[in-house]
Amino acid sequence: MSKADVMTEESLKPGKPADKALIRLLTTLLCSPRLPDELQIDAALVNDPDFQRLYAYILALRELSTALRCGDLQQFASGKGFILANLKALQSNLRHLTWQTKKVAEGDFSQKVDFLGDFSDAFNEMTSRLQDANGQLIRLASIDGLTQIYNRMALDEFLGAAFAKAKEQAGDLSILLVDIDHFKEVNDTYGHHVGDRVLVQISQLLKKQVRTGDMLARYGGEEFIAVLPGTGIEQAVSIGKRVLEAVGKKAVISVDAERRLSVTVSVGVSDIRPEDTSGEDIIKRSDRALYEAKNTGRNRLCAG
Ligand code: GH3
Ligand code: MG
Ligand code: MG
Repeated sequence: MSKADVMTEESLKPGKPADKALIRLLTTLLCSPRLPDELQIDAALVNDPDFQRLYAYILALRELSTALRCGDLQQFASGKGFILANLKALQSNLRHLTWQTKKVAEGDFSQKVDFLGDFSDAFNEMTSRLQDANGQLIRLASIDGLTQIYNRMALDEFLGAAFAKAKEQAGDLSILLVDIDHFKEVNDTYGHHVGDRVLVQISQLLKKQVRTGDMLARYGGEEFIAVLPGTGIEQAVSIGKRVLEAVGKKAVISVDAERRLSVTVSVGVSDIRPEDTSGEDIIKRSDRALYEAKNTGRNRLCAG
């Protein structure tokens, strides 16, 4: 059975033979890039409801395929039928792809495409690379370059969330402020590069004292903060004492073959109070307690 037979069998009334003129007309409708202003259609066909349906169907195909080719995804096409349904499915998939691309532009790199063969692979590789690169950027933006612990920006974010949660659940929240004693002297005596090594070592020691769920950050030059969610003042004081002990035992740095240097830290501790309006209030009290620890001899902990 030829293609022409199929066309006439489905489109025309049974028993009505397709003639050359009809085949030419259908070929023009389906294949010509532009339709003549006035189509020559046999008068009997013009009034034939089956022909009218076929004619409208082919025009809908022409319009939808032209719109797709031009990137217009809003073209409405009524009717069903195999080819039209395929084009409509493609149109709907491309609309979804547009939505997905907007999501990617907004930073949602979890988007995946599965209907466009090689394009899907390329798109999915792009989003997964963006996801990796974004993860790395977030890490870089929140980690202190020297000590590899969290920086001030990450601290603000973490403390904001921890404070809100503690307020909401009437839970505990404590803060340790840790400052290296006479650090300026270390720099002045041994040089900045040794000072940097001290900062790295102290942050590693502190890291071992905080628990999963706590957060350790470099607050400023030689100051560190540990945010301890769900921790009351007594427990925070005992963690602070452990910090003093660990630093006292282990903060020894070899300057060179002959010289060794040991450092101490002072610690200020405070916990959340009902009148606090932000984590900054706890930091301020910890800072006052730290000031007291400095003024009363250093290498000690004070609570405020
Ligand atoms: P105190 O016991 O009262 O805390 O005295 P301190 O000397 O530790 O405190 P001070 O604030 O006088 O000095 C802090 C020094 O820390 C001064 C600054 O140059 C140094 N510092 C800040 N950031 C860095 C850094 O990244 N590397 C090094 N090596 N030094 C730093
Ligand atoms: Mg300081
Ligand atoms: Mg200091």
